[in-house]
Amino acid sequence: MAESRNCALITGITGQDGSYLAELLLEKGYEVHGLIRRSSTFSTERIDHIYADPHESGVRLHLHYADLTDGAGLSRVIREVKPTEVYNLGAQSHVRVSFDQPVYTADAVGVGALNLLEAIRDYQDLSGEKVRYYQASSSEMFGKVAEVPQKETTPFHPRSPYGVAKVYAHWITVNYRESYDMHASCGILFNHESPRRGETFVTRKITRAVGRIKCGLQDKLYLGNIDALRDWGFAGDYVEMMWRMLQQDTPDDYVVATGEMYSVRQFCEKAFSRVGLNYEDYVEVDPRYYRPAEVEQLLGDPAKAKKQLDWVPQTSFDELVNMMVDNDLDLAKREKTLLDAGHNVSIQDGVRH
Ligand code: NDP
Ligand code: GDR
Repeated sequence: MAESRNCALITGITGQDGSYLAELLLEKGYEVHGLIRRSSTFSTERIDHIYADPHESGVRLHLHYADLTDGAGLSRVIREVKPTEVYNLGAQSHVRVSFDQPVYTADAVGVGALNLLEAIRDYQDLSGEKVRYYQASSSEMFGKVAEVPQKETTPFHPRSPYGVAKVYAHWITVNYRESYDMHASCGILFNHESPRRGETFVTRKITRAVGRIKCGLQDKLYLGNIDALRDWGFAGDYVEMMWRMLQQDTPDDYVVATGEMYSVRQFCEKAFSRVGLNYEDYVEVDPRYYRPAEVEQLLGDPAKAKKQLDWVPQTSFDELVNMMVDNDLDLAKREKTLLDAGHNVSIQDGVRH
């Protein structure tokens, strides 16, 4: 283990990965601290099931208000929490949205990582303590792919403001490792999904629609480029890799992927057929979902992670699709029950499942 006291700070704890990682670290006996952002509505649905009243004894999950764009706030939290491990998962993580909000995306994703690294560096210098750092790098950095499959040494050619910001965050992490001898690692993770995936990412958009169409709550599903190819894994499997990277004596960068690639069309085919429907009867292409520059295909080579971190993905593509469809069918059934009973309630997310 990295340290005898295991205390993790997670940015992005309210997101898909942050919630799975918090569960994993609590199971491993860690004290877990998460950053949350102030907004007019609370966004802690994904972690409500593991959050306990801080007045109770033995509570090991703690939340702090902070934002990656606010370096002073990050420094304050790091000094307070004194983490042994920091997982930087916070991001404006939607690729299409990054074309609409490029400057904010660069701030939160790119400069945000730098703010956090600086806060850790200052804390290490002042306290003499060592902190291990995980950076959530992305397959989007490969963009217009230079080789197939992509591995740690494949050159980057990002195709969106998000991808460009992630390249900056990746290289500044490598730079801090080389310049200041920091224990900083980057996980270059390919797409990973789950029933907790945000509803505007394509897999969840599809499985939500499948459930709602099956229950008669929706007629059509409008998508963009359905010939895009992705290497999709299960988020619950991938957070284990983040943790394993920080348990290595030497920090390094790793591709995490399944090594299998499917199209959005194939995802639709499988998801609709799970409930006995033909996707061709419901899916329509709407160019509004096209991106100014598209990443046509991504396929990862996880050989290094398999060898050095002793890892194989546990969940197959079929299992992933079925898990998400089953969850969203259940959600749509509950939504229909409420609507039939006259409640004007829309269940926003199936994250408690
Ligand atoms: P989500 O979009 O589900 O979660 C993003 C999290 O970041 C949320 O908790 C969000 O908070 C938080 N956040 C957003 N902006 C800020 C900010 N300015 N300051 C602090 N926190 C912020 O993402 P995922 O869980 O899917 O992904 C986790 C990380 O991994 C991200 O960095 C993503 O870019 C990266 N990644 C994801 C992959 C995937 O396939 N899922 C693949 C490769 C990399 P709030 O709830 O308040 O919005
Ligand atoms: P991606 O995921 O851009 O790979 O980024 P997303 O699910 O948004 O898109 C995957 C592919 O599907 C195509 N697509 C659509 N996408 C969305 N969102 N909505 C649609 O209607 C639609 N129709 C077709 C896209 O064009 C794309 O080719 C995700 C995020 O989690 C990033 O944060 C992460 O870094 C990468 O995965 C790896």
